Amino acid sequence: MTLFPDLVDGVLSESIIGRARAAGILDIRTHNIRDYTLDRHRRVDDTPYGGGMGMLMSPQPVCDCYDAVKAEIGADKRSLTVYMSPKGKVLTEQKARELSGYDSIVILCGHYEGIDQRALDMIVDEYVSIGDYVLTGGELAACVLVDAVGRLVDGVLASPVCYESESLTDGLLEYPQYTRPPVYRGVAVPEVLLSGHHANIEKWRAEQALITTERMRPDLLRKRDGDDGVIR
Ligand code: 6GU
Repeated sequence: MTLFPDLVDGVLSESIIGRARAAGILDIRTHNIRDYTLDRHRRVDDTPYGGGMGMLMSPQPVCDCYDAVKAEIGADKRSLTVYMSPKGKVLTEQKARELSGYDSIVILCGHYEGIDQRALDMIVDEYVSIGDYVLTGGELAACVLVDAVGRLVDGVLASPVCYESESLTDGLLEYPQYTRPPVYRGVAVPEVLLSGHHANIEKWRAEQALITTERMRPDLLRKRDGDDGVIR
């Protein structure tokens, strides 16, 4: 649900998510909140009571759009309504995994200075942020959410192995990877990767994941599930 459906559709029509949509694996629909306004000038915003800067999105078009979306989803689906907002909990891989378990997710994008609180209280289950900075609207954040959650849906990636070994799945960053040629501008690929010795390669990758995480994001090591402070 957005005032800028073309922005969202453009981003989510490319690459892996775009392909999954074309293949019918992901059903992603945009709904223009403006289509639901009862205002004769098609307005969707108004000045805030009590004064202050900017404009607020009015409750009527938001709630009527929501009713139409819910009718489309049907009552039998396990569905969650998320409002993209810097007030929300910051999106993590764990949160993305949790959201990927729903049958459908309704994402509400605000613009201008936000949305009338009554509409939010009536329809939103959860607020989600994508980081501690402010965007001009929720659309780009919604695209980030759909990308992060969509790729976890069965059939979107080539193989489940794609997310078993990658960054953050086990709370660690990914080990470095190399392709041909074996020497590029005088720099050789680590010897062990050319050895064909799979046990040694696995051991090297596990070590490199730890080293990379310690060097780039030491905070992630302290946050791992069941962390006892020992680096292994
Ligand atoms: Cl979800 N929305 C907006 N407007 N700004 C943000 C955000 C969301 N997450 C981080 N900044």
